[in-house]
Amino acid sequence: MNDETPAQVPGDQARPPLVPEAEVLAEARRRSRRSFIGLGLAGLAGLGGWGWLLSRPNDAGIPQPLRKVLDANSRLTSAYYKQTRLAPEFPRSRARMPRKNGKAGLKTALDPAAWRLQVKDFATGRTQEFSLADIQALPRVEMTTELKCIEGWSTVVNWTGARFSDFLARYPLAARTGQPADPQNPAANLAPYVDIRTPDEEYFVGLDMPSALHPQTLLCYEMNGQPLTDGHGAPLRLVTPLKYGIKHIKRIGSIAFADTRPKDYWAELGYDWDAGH
Ligand SMILES: Nc1nc2c(c(=O)[nH]1)N[C@H]1C(S)=C(S)[C@@H](COP(=O)(O)O)O[C@H]1N2
Ligand SMILES: [Mo]
Repeated sequence: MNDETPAQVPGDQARPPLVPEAEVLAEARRRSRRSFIGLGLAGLAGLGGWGWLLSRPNDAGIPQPLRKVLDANSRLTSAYYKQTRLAPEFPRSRARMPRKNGKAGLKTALDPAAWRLQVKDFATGRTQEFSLADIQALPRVEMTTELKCIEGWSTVVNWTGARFSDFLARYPLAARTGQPADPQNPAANLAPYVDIRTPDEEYFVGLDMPSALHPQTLLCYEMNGQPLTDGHGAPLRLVTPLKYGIKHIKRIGSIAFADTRPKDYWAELGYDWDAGH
């Protein structure tokens, strides 16, 4: 996902065709520019903002459509921005191993072969299991971005994984109706929040859906070209480079969707729930 790095990586031939990175990123950049020019309603409609807007919980009842639009619009502004801004990318050669930081949820031994990702379908409440191979069968995405810890250090890391948005496009588990997401309007009809936990539930992260659908939010299984090690969150972790490290949950065990903001390990300890930077 960097101009200086080929999108194709060794060993990639047998995998499904890559999503054309250049196209996705060019579109995201166009959107970012537009968001600076001004949040026109036409722009929102084009992005699927209306569907998102209309799917948001309605606090004050329905009577005044205009007021509803204005309120929702102001809430959407920040979500829209998050979805379209991109974290800077770096040449692959800049990547280093970050320190192993944070062991919550990683203290017991994990058998990677027995591991399954448990995802609770928002519409039915049923849990569906995924193996690592299922995640690796999704389009493989590589990016070199900065991991920033709230404690003040940061490291450029090369990550490989599947976009969370590709996961939800393939498995529409966040949809209220259970229907596949409309590609023209991906956020319509989706749960507004995602709740991700380690298998033992000691560590847990909440994300808003626009952040989860951001093109750089990955379900990550490789770090600097190697499978994740235990300390860095094997077999699967989250990477979302517009946010601090606290949101990059290691050793994902379960994912669920919610109408209200899920609890978050560091937010409970007083940090900002969004943890963007
Ligand atoms: N399960 C789990 N994930 C976690 C943490 C943790 O304590 N437990 N710490 C977070 C913090 S604060 C940071 S900075 C990053 C660090 O990732 P790294 O150990 O791969 O460098 O992991 C995040 N993910
Ligand atoms: Mo951190």
